[in-house]
Amino acid sequence: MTARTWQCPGRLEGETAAMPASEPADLFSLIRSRIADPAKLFIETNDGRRFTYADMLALSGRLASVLVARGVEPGDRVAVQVDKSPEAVILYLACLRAGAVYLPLNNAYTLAELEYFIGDAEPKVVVATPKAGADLGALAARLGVAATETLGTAGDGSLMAAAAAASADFADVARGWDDLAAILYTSGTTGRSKGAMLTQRNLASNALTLVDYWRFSPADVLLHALPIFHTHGLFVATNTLLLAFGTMLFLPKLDADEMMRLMPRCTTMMGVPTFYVRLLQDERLTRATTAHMRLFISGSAPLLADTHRAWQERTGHAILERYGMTETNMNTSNPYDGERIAGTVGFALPGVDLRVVDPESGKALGTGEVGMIEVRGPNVFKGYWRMPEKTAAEFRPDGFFITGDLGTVDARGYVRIVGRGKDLVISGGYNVYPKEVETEIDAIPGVTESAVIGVPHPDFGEGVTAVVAVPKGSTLTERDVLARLDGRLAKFKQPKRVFFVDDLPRNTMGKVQKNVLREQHKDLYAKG
Ligand code: MLC
Ligand code: AMP
Repeated sequence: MTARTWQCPGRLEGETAAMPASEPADLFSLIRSRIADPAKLFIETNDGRRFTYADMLALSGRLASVLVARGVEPGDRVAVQVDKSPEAVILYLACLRAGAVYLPLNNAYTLAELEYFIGDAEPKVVVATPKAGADLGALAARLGVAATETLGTAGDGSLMAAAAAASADFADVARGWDDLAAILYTSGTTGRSKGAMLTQRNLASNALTLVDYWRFSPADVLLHALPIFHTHGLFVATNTLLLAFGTMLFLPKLDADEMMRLMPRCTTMMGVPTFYVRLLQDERLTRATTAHMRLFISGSAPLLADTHRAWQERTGHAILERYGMTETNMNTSNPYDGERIAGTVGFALPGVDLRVVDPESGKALGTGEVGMIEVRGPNVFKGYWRMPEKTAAEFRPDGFFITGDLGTVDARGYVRIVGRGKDLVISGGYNVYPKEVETEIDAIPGVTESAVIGVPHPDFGEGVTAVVAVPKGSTLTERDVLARLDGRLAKFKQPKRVFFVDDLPRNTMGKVQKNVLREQHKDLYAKG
């Protein structure tokens, strides 16, 4: 057997191992290598649909055959905007097998938003819900996409019909660790969304690290109620469970009732903070009903220390909070065995270099000093799709990625995120870039200018709020503004409240003082 030097994605940076050529060299080969018993349950939905690992292999083979028949070649993008289902996850795996680049899209995105993503990514195939198939298909055709297929949540849609007639026997397309596995769009503080290019190594290395760090094993059953078009529900949850050879119980969305019903069958759960806030409102959440759970993980947005404490009091479990980004996968995590400290995001993960620097000079800061968090490691993305200047602007010459998050590291190595250097609102775990919302509001006739801010919200963490400057005597109403945004912006980006003012507050440099607006509206969504 020929041996070659191979940078194992799960090893610490710089460490190499001589591996035989037959060892996994891409994410799907790695996933396949973990399947010890194909009869094992991979995913079960809350309405009782079951997919074993053998089912996953057969269906992903069929779907990969269909993609290739539609002209998909290695490196081609496959854009997918569908509702959550096991078939949708299996379609992601089919893309890996076909060597395609998976491009998941939030199902709240409007056609206006999708036009940009499809135009920018130039996918070979678009997959839509049966409901949206006609409209999205027309848009895709206009943008030169070769084929649009549909996929429903009950095994329906044109893609499944084609898969039924296709061969399950698919010869996986070999990929290298530096080849792209996925592109996930993330909005920017200025201008258009950027496609974060994630390689096979980025995804594999992070999932392997998380399996070890969080002690996932084949005995694990994950309660999965997150969406599967973002890093958290797709990569953190799905890739980790696949590499642990575990099982997932799928719910279409956060539903406290259903989650309490299914929890006795599970060992772990991942959620954004809103999950924990909502479950705490359910009286059935007790030490007894969570006794068999071994781990609750939170991320994507700050978990309030109060929520952490309330959860521990009610269940006896200390939520494990971790910190990540679309561009970097997971960077830090509270420990499995050690102290999980509320208000911190734990330690830099093995293989991840993390530093806090002065945002202006880039000079490294000392223990306890607040600065910009920068990270480097096999988890960090390759760059923004077709945006070399934006990519260059967000990396330091020594390879560190500038996260835009402000934080500190204490003497024990715990990282604490204390703010954001980027103008960003995180609502229920979804990022909303004020600039994008302001641009839409400013285009409304009769609006002078606007400022979009996030203020504390008991359910979503932060509530998107607009302050709109209009000329004296204007008759523009909140309802008018919201009506104009409908169909242009996904619902979660739309302000929960709109206020009108004569002028926005500005500092001496003429910059809008969002801190003043945030202070004025800080109790807007307070409980009670
Ligand atoms: C839904 N709505 C939201 C919203 N989600 N509004 C603001 N923020 C949100 N996050 C709106 C809907 O449009 C609707 O409006 C109303 O709220 C209720 O809709 P719903 O469908 O019933 O909402 P619900 O199912 O309760 O969803 C809330 C949620 C969901 C928080 C459970 O948004 C969610 O699952 N968020 C997870 C996001 C996520 O996975 N983020 C990870 C990104 S990856 P109306 O007006 O019609 O009533 C990442 C990296 C990392 O960040 O570190 O992980
Ligand atoms: P996204 O671009 O959707 O991947 O969002 C990434 C951003 O979410 C990060 O840059 C952080 O600002 C934020 N984030 C993720 N996890 C946490 C966390 N545990 N605490 C605070 N912020 C977080």
